Parts: sequence; C-alpha cells; structure tokens
Amino acid sequence: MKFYILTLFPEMVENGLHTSIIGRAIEAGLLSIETVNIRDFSTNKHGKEDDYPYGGGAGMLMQAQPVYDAWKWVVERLGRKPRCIYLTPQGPTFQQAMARELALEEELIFLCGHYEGIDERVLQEIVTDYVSIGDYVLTGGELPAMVMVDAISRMVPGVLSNEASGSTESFENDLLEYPQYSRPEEWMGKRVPEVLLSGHHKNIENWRREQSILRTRERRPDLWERYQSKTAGESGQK
Ligand code: 6GU
Repeated sequence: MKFYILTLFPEMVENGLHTSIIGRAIEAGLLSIETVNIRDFSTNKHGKEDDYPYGGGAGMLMQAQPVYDAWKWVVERLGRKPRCIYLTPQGPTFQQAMARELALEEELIFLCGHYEGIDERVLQEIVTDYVSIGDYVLTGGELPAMVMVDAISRMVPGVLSNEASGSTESFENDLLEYPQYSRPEEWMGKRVPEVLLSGHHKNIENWRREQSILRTRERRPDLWERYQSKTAGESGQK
C-alpha cells in the first residue's frame, strides 16, 4: 500500500508515521508513505501558497494552483489516478469499515488543508472522498491524515505480526474488546479472573464474549444499539 500525503507540513507527518508498528511495516516494504510539500509547487517567487478569500472574511485560503500541481505530480508519476481523500470536518466520519475498505486500494492520496481551507475549484477537480475524523475542529488535516493512515495500515495483511488481531479487536463486530490481563496473577490485591487461569478454552471464550457485551452496553450504548439491531435482523432472516 502506498500513501501520498499532500501537505504544507511534511515533517509533521513523517515524524509521526515512522515509528513503532507503521515504521516497521515501512522498513519491511509492506507500506510506503511519501509526503509531497505543496509549497514546492508554488509558482510565486516567495513560495507563497495562500491568499485572501474573495468576498472577504477571516483568514487565508490555500490557492488552487500549487495544490493541483502537487496532485498532478503524483498522478503523472503513477500513470493513474488513485482515490484522493480531502480531510475536512465536512465529510462523513471515518469508521473502521471505511479503514477496511480503503486498505484494499493500491495507492491513496491524502490532501491536508490548512488555514481556512482550500479554493473550492481544485477540490472539485481532484477530490474523490471527503472525510472527517469527528465532530470537532482541528487546525489542519495532518493529524486526521495520520489517524487514517494508521488505521488503514493495520488492516493491510502482514502489518500486524499477529494476523488475527486486526479483525478481532474493538469495532470489528460492533462490540468493544474484552478486558485483558498479564502477569502477575495478583496486583494491588486484584486477582486475574479465575476463568482465564483455568485453561478451559470454551469457558474463556464465553467469558470474553460476555465481558465484551457488558462493556459495550455500559460504555458505548450507541454501538450496543447497532449490534442489537443487526443481530435481530440476522436471526429474523433464518
Ligand atoms: Cl479531517 N480536518 C480538520 N481540519 N478538522 C477536523 C477534521 C479534519 N475532522 C475533524 N475535525
């Protein structure tokens, strides 16, 4: 999987994505992350890439030309047009299902906006997907792009050392993950639940499932609602 990230702050993205699991996957050749500095494509002699909005209003806008030329540079080198994701609060919220779907692509382009946004005309020309990471406002698209690259990358086969863990964790089936324990058996007077020490795999599986349900009902009633309506639909079909 190849990620191309169009940004005014390439060092921010590079520093954040070359450590730990993602960094290892890059070294192993499973992923590549290439940042493209939009400023390098400015035709202004001072490298300026922003200007005032027509009609007035607060702040500056990123101009169409450098953004377009940065995108075109990637597309011409590849010889095809990958999906181009613009990070913006004005899009559907990023979810696990979207991460799973995007992990099937060969390449993805992320466009990170800054200031008050980007000239609408270039967005119309190059963007295929508008995606938000939640209902709050950030100063730029870099952190959202990093969030998405991380979530998508761990769905790419081989990135997680334990193949199973990509699919069994929270959200994959609309339930949160069960609690986990490691050594010692007792810490601060708290014992590891007996069933986990029993070696009885069926009982352990049942206990974990029960805990997932309890936890989801308590902490994420919205997910629990969705889970119930889905499973009700399934048994209704039989
Ligand atoms: Cl994708 N971008 C910005 N600037 N703010 C956000 C966001 C994205 N998602 C939530 N807030």
